[in-house]
Amino acid sequence: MSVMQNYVDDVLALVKQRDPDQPEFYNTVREVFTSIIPFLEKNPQYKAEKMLERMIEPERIVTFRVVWQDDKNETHINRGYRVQMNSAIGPYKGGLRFHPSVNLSILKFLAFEQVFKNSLTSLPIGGGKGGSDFDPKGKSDNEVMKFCQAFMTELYRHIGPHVDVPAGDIGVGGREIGYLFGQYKRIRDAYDSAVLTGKGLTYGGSLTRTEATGYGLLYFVKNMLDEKGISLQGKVVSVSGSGNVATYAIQKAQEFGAKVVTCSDSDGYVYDPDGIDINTVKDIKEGHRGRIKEYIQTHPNAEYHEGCRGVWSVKCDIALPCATQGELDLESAKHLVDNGCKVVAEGANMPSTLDAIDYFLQNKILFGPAKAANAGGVAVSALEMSQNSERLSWTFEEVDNKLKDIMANIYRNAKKNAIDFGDPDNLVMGANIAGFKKVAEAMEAQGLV
Ligand code: NDP
Ligand code: 2IT
Repeated sequence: MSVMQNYVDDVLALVKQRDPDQPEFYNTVREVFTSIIPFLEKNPQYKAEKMLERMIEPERIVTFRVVWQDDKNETHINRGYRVQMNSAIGPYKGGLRFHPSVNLSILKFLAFEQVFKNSLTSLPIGGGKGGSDFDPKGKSDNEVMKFCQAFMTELYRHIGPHVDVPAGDIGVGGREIGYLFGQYKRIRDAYDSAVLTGKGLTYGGSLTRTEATGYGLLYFVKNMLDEKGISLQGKVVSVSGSGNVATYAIQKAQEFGAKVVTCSDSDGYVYDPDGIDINTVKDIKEGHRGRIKEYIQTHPNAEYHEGCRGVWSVKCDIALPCATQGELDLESAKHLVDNGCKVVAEGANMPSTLDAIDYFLQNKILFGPAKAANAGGVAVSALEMSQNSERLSWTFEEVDNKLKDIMANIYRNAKKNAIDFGDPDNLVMGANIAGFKKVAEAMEAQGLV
């Protein structure tokens, strides 16, 4: 076994020993560090400098109590978090997730991914993630507002335009960002626009931010396909999820001439042989926060199936997991490959399990890993920060064109590193090396940090 393989194994053992109850965090560290071994072999100084040991330790974690009252005046206590993972290349940047499953393992995995994703965007943003085990499902607007105000009443002291800039993620969209921003402004008594991104257009938000992750995913897929001389026109695409990322991935895939036949939520999935009607999905999800099974009420040719994993048994050319981590396991990967799927690109963060990723790579599936393929959202968040700094707003086309350039650049950078390190179609390795390089160089230059 090589010296660097040993080094990575030692660091992984350290992660397990320190935090044995953090499987999601362990898995993402394993994915990133095992894939960059060829790079470490050419850069042995990083072992001497203990760069990997530094990177697995968040610069700071805050956890706090969030107390709020529902519409019946019953008191609830939730747990709030912010993981400030790495500020080597800019202020901490990353979303807030409100979902009952939120815990430190999930937030550390998301923050760790975010560090390298943000590095790939080429924009000056460090990595962080936060959120709460609060469940927004079934809550009134007033209850969500009360919760957001209580959450920000503690979070405000840990964030700021030059310190840490949160945004949305699962369960946090435009409505929540609005309430969070209102409370921050009230407490600080200052209009720090760039303290949050994903804001509404009337108070400092950027055009294209809502669409950015889904659109960016399709721009990334287009770059992957262009290089192989394949067109999206007429391709059958399977999408999971029906939230922010899924909605705009479906929309852009359709604009590129593909036929999207599925979408889902945590209860089940819809298969529409005629192609998903995106306006219906928007009416259900953005319109009244309903469940995706309502889709078949207006589309008699479509089928609804309970259970979200079944979505990967549908025959498709391209699969785009856009719901959540771990939603695509080895069994699902085998279904996809058996059914002739040739391309998988991740809109969600770590949707494919490690054995599913290995299976895709072994079977020569064109695989776009999350930190590259879904970086469009955070990239436009960074563009929102730029617009806030210059107190100007750019047009939709201007931001969309920058997003296209950024996604093309991420693809080229990942591809170049995959080629340079001897495995040309392995964008997992390419993206991880490209992302790691910049963070490691910045940390090295800053001394013992
Ligand atoms: P939303 O809250 O808008 O939508 C989440 C979607 O995923 C919903 O359809 C939801 O269904 C489904 N989902 C959530 N949890 C589960 C689960 N445990 N099992 C099955 N389905 C589930 O979130 P986003 O669209 O913003 O986020 C989706 C993914 O994309 C996440 O992994 C997020 O980290 C990632 N991402 C988001 C970015 C952004 O800019 N928003 C940027 C980059 C990545 P239900 O309604 O039933 O919960
Ligand atoms: O996972 C992600 O990249 C996001 N949720 C977006 C983060 C951001 O700061 O826009």
